[in-house]
Amino acid sequence: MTKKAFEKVAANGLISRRHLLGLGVAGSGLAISGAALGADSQINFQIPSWSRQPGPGPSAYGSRSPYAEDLERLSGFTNPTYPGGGASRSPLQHLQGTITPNSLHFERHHAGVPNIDPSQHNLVINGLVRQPLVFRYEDLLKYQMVSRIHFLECSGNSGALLRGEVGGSAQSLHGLVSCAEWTGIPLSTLLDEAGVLPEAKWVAAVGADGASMGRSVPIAKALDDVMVALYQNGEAVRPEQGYPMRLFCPGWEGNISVKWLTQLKLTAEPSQFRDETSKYTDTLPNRLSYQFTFPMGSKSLITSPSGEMTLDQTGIYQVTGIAWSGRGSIRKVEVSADGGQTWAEAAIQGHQLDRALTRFTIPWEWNGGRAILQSRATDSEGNIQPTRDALIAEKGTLSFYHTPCIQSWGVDEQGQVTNVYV
Ligand SMILES: Nc1nc2c(c(=O)[nH]1)N[C@H]1C(S)=C(S)[C@@H](COP(=O)(O)O)O[C@H]1N2
Ligand SMILES: [Mo]
Repeated sequence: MTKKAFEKVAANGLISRRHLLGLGVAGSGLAISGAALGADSQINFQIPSWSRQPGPGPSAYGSRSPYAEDLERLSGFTNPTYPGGGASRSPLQHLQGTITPNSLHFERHHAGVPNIDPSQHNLVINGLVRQPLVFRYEDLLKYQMVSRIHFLECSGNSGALLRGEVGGSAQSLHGLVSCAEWTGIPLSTLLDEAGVLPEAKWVAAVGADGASMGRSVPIAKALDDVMVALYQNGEAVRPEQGYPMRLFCPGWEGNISVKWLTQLKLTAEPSQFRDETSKYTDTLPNRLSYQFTFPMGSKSLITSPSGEMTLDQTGIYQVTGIAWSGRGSIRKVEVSADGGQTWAEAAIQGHQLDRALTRFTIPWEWNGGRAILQSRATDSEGNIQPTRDALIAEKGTLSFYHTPCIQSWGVDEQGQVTNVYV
């Protein structure tokens, strides 16, 4: 078969989807009819053992295939002086679509996961309200709920790139982002019931974990789209994600979505919690710091091919990845195979929801030479994902929160994919 000349859409092998489809039909048609003829006449078709007997019956709570058990969250080191503290990262390079399975949602805990009996747990609303209220878990289940698909990202995600760390995978460098359908009660419903006084400008949210983690949410956000989430992808929020309830602040840095939520106090000023003073503030090169940096940036990441993978043959690969923005939906994602000299627009696979992961894909022909794969997201507000150099020029390297810069994956002549800096 003569090699088809693909329509190039950018340098170093990025090709047009339409032309690839045309080839796919002809090529696989040949392959299938060839194999089928062979099977009929020569291959002694064996009935596999699992087809010869019934398997186990239905189960109370499903689990994954034992052949898929290598799919795991990646936990960092444990520190004896920080019991329960730490994070685990989603295996982004092995996931498809945009919804993170609950068992693989990333975790970030400041004092471990509390074991909360919902019948003993209350949510208090107090402070600058007409009528302080206490809700039991069963009370909250009686309210009308809303469901929204949103990403959640730790503001420390991808900080390794700013630090210039060597090596790493999509998971180890960027795995502190996940996406789920969150179902819960709009916070405005509960605040309206308590009656917010005009002087209330902030909502102090506190968790029931050993860290008593607290964050201050501006009243405008609290009344806009924040929810008290009770369900995650249809089932009760997992203990790791805040069972029995968490605050969920769409698009904003993960730590403001307080887990194991137990108190909402209306205040005139931010509460200056430990978690919003000693941490989670961005210091600029002139050593002034932003008091708060709430929305997550416009960002994308190629998840395949990605760091620590090896391409085992030349030819066509589907470059795929995820894009998201804390300020809106994803308008477009561009991909480069030559380190950002030339770009082509990727196709969006599935939905382009507001502040949710969006999956992109573009075919790429690896010719066996060197390549540098990059992706660049533009959101619905026109925010374009910056290069690492541009981000460092803007915010320096005194703090490592909010680092949505472009990831470069280098491919060498052996097909090895590594994290590189260009
Ligand atoms: N009560 C409480 N809420 C918390 C935390 C915590 O340690 N305690 N961690 C925060 C941080 S830093 C992040 S990034 C998100 C992580 O949410 P997840 O573990 O569900 O992914 O929860 C936030 N809410
Ligand atoms: Mo975080």
